[in-house]
Amino acid sequence: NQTFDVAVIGLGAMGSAALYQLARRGAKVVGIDRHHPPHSHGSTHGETRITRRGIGEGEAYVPLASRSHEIWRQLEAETGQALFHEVGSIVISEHDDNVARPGRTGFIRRSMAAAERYGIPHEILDAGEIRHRFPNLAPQDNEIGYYEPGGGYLIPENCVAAQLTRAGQLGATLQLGQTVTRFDATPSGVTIHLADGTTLFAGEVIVSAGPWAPGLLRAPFDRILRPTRQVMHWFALAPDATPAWQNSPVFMWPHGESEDGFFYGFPSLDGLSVKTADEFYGAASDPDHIDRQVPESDSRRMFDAHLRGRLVDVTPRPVRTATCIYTATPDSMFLIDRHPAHGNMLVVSPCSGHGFKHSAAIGESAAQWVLDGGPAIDLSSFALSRLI
Ligand code: PYC
Repeated sequence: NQTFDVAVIGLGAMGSAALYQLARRGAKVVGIDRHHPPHSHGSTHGETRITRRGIGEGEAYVPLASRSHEIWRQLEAETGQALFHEVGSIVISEHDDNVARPGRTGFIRRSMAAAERYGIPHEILDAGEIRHRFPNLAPQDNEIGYYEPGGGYLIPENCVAAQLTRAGQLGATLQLGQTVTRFDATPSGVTIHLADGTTLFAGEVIVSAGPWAPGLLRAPFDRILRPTRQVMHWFALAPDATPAWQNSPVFMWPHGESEDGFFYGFPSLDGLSVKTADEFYGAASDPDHIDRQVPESDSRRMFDAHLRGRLVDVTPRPVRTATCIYTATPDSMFLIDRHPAHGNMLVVSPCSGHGFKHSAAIGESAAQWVLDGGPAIDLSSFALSRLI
């Protein structure tokens, strides 16, 4: 029968986590996705995502990242799959006490403050120590590192697949390759219309549709959420660079005075190339018509703007690119809240490009919210009211 306690629309990072957590709690759930997750059409692909707990984006995120680390380990035990690679994480930035300076230089100070406040193991390294311990990274003498040995990377496709598999084993229904065309919400539940003409009914709905959320939810979300195209680049390593790059921590590197002065990257997974990316907040993109072509000149620009002189033995030769989507809010903070017009819809999604590491706990929080009346972790910083 097509009646459920909860429906989850969109099964990327947040939706797959929510579906798994709901199924664990014994709810009758259905998960719907227009593609077949894990897929490469949204925001949850491209081999790796950084995770760390000293969260420079704000201390409200720390409990989410910390709880997520516990859930990833639990999922690994349940599925026998490696999801979380604890290779360490480092933020490298100018040594500067003025957190209010333009650009992202305050990020490292806020990361340190979050780590101090929550007792997260970390070390502050000067430039010489960074170069000695991580010979693939070449900071300037005026740069320092916030190093978190418990940070690392997640394999996003495997995390999504593991959670969907577990949700299915626990009784969740999956409706994949099914587009939600519209919904009719009443106080007693929500009728969800699918493109194949069928309907589902659910008492509660979690909308975790990422870049498709503005089109589905419309006002006020279509004014607030901006899906933006982002590119990840893999560059070839020089001969003999493999060991240093395979032993690298993940890294985030804010530099300069402008918001554009930022890039991040990962250890080499294949021993031949490294993945890095910067961030670009251009015009809103339609997720169904995003330009997936990346001219080689874009990779060269990325290399010249960020990598040259900072990453050792990485050549300017791009070997691969991938395009994904950030769904950004105006203040780049998350948006996790009830729909203002429909008390049985929870909007859980737009994570402005820094959400994956928190997604396992966001899924758990969403399940607690719809089943128990509220999340155990305080999510009030992510309320809609700040944006309307
Ligand atoms: O949240 O760690 C992160 C991140 C790095 C680059 C984009 N987001």
